[in-house]
Amino acid sequence: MIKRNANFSKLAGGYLFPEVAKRRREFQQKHPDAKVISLGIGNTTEPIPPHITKAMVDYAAGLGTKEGYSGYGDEQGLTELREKIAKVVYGGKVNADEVFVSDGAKCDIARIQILFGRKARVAVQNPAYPVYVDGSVISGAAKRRGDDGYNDITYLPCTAENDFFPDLTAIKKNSIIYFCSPNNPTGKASTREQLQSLVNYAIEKECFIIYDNAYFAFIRDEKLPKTIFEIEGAKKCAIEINSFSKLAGFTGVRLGWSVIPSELKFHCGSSVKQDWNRIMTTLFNGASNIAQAGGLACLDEEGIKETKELVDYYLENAAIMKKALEGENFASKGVQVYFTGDSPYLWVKFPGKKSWDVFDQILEQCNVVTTPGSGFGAAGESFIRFSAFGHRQDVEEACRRLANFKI
Ligand code: PL4
Repeated sequence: MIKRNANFSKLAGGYLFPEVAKRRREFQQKHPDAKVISLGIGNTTEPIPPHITKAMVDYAAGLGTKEGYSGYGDEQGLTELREKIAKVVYGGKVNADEVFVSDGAKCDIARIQILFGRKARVAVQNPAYPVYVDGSVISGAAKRRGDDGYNDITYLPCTAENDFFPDLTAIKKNSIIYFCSPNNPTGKASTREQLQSLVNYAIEKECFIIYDNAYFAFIRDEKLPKTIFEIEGAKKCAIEINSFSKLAGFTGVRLGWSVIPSELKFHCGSSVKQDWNRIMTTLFNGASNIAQAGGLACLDEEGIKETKELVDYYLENAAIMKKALEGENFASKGVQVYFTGDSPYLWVKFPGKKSWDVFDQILEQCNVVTTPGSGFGAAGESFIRFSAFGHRQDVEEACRRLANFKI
């Protein structure tokens, strides 16, 4: 018999989002008439804007013609799209050959682990998007100490007390640092000074930063950097992972990219980009050509206007939710809302409560699904993450119900 990959037994329970979905299903079975509203999983709800949709429709129609048909493309993505991402998103700070188009950020986060092998030392923000930890554990980084030489994961608490930016000195030399900004789940977008200190530390301690920038389009404060490559020295130590999912509602279309700078080198001096190219050409067969046509449209003048309006819609939802969550029934119980206006998530602390208990209470009383903060790590205990992805009328209805929530 084939032996089970022992790493699976090191995972702590099930993956967060299916558990949230399961509890919602169970609740709905018990209360079939309840009109449940989801402010839980960060899933886009609004239609893809017309100019971008048209580009994909036209491309798809072309596939049915002799002239418009295309089969496999380059595994690294369309040259035109790589060039456009380098120019429009990065203002020329990165080169087209450093951009690798993919089927989404989550898929790149999973593949990136292959670059470093199973004994890589890992550091993550706590709380964090669960894929960094679970993906690391599946690929061999142990969660428990003393596991026959595998390296442990260093958890970096990000709390209100430290402005949701970790104490970097806890990070060991030669670590792979997963860093997300604007952050899921805390919503915190790191400042230029904070990111400069992260880059300086990574260079000094010979670490690599895996910078998850999936929510860059939500940054509205012009002082905040929109990419790690605005930070001096970043090309020597950082990889950026990015996505069209939240930029343009491509959560179902599936399109993302990663930037692997040419300057980034392993200890032996060999090129990280060269190995990433090997991974992408060997284990990936290129993003959908229809999705890439949509990606190109997102980055032209009309597309940029449309995506900004789309993101603004969700940010307006977030502002409506903030007002409701700062209502008297919450404030009188010491509930604290963390939201700076640069992300689709509100990070809300219910002092003295367990996250899953509050999740269940909100579901029972308001029929609103949220995400329990503890699912993102121990430092998320007592928090609830509210997602601003939703139709306006659902968000407003959820807020009306939350106004009567009894803690
Ligand atoms: C639910 C920090 C959402 N089933 O769509 P992708 O793959 O380009 O991007 C995924 C992604 C990457 N990086 C960060 C993210 O927050 C996400 C999406 N996260 C959430 O609610 O936290 C969707 C989660 C999905 C999942 O497991 O990713």
